[in-house]
Amino acid sequence: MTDKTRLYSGMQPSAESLQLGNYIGALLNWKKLQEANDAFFSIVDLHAITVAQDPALLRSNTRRTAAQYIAAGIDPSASTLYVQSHVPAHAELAWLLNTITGFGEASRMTQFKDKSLRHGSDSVTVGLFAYPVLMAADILLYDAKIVPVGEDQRQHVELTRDLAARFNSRFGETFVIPEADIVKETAKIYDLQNPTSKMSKSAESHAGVIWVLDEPSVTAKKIMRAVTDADGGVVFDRENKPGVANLLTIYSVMANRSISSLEDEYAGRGYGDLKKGLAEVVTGTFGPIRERVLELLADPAELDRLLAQNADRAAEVANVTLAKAYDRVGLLPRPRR
Ligand code: AQP
Repeated sequence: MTDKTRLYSGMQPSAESLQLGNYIGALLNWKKLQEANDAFFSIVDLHAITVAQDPALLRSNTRRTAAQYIAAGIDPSASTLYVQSHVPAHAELAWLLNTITGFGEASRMTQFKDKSLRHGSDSVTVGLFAYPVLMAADILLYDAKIVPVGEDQRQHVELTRDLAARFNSRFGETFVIPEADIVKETAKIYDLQNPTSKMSKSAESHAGVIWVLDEPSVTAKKIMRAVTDADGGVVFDRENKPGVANLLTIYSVMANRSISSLEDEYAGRGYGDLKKGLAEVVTGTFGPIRERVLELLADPAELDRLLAQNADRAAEVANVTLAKAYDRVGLLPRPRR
């Protein structure tokens, strides 16, 4: 037992590489938070199968995502880093929570609406609809107090809070009510070709998506081609200059510098110089991560061993919460023989 605050977060293994938004909006924050908290970080493969996917790719992307967590600084001996489907309690608690979730409240989830539009109504499944309920189960199983996520996940954490409070009031105190921890400045990184849309693994075009595992030359090229504006001034103005504001945000976080110091440095020098400077910073960070990922992937048995060990640790906590929830709802305990 530890008296550190419990923290839970996860990412879908929905691509071969994570993108820059996942790195800045999630991983960087996780890395900072893991020291002071008792952190659980999951690779949420059960979420990734809520849209059409390829089984062999999913398997390989799950290992690749785990390797990226570790290479980016998540320490699997200090934090619990595991694959969601290795802990069956996630699916089991999700079922209980489905039974107290209103159809109307689930229908209001904007990510479901966005994804349904993107994937077309023929391929929208009940699984995709119930995605936020599974996410609530993920969080509540670990009595997590803090949930570090990007802005796009705020509504799902709100639903989790509502479900936890509803369950507690109906069946008695069971779940800790969690809070989203959203770093305002970096909550949303935008697509470099479409700087008013979120950068996303499943973007239709990859031209504006920076992949953590891209070759440095490809990353540099994408940054040099980022959409800006005709004005030419390196000034942070989210409304009128979204492209430049996005580049400045990324630069500021990755180089750990203030936006105003960047505005000063690049004043009167134009966007080409700004992009060149940013490309150096991004490739300088992602280059070593990429190398470490390749090393980790070269020894899949060791990676699997680590994941199994961490899943055991996660299951120990999750099974206690699940048993409590089953009991509160009134499910008859299976007799011991
Ligand atoms: N553009 C972004 N800016 C800031 N944070 C972001 N996150 C994702 N994109 C950005 C944060 O990354 C975490 C991982 O999320 P996920 O993989 O579970 O799914 P997502 O939010 O839907 O991310 P993607 O990349 O857009 O994946 P796909 O395309 O597969 O749906 C979350 O904390 C998220 O906020």
